Amino acid sequence: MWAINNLIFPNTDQLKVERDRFIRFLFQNHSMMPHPMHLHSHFFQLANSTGRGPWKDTVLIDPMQQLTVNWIADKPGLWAFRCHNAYHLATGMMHVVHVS
Ligand SMILES: [Cu+2]
Repeated sequence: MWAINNLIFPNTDQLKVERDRFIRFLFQNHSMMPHPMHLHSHFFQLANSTGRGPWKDTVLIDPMQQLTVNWIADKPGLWAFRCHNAYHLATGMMHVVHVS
């Protein structure tokens, strides 16, 4: 089983955010597997020392790596936020982001 914030989908709560809010996700990969984390329908900017990090909808988080992304919740709806490794998704590595 694979978890985000120690929760395994579908036994998760929706991550509720208001439309047009600035959102920051801090990723901490505590496993020995890389995880390509993907947010549907939005792009996030990698936080780096330049302030001009690349915009992506998927970011690879290597084992024991930590990184931060910033994004604007500008599309209302229910969006999958998940690991792009299908076999991780199939065993629970997903949350639903609810942009109201
Ligand atoms: Cu994964």
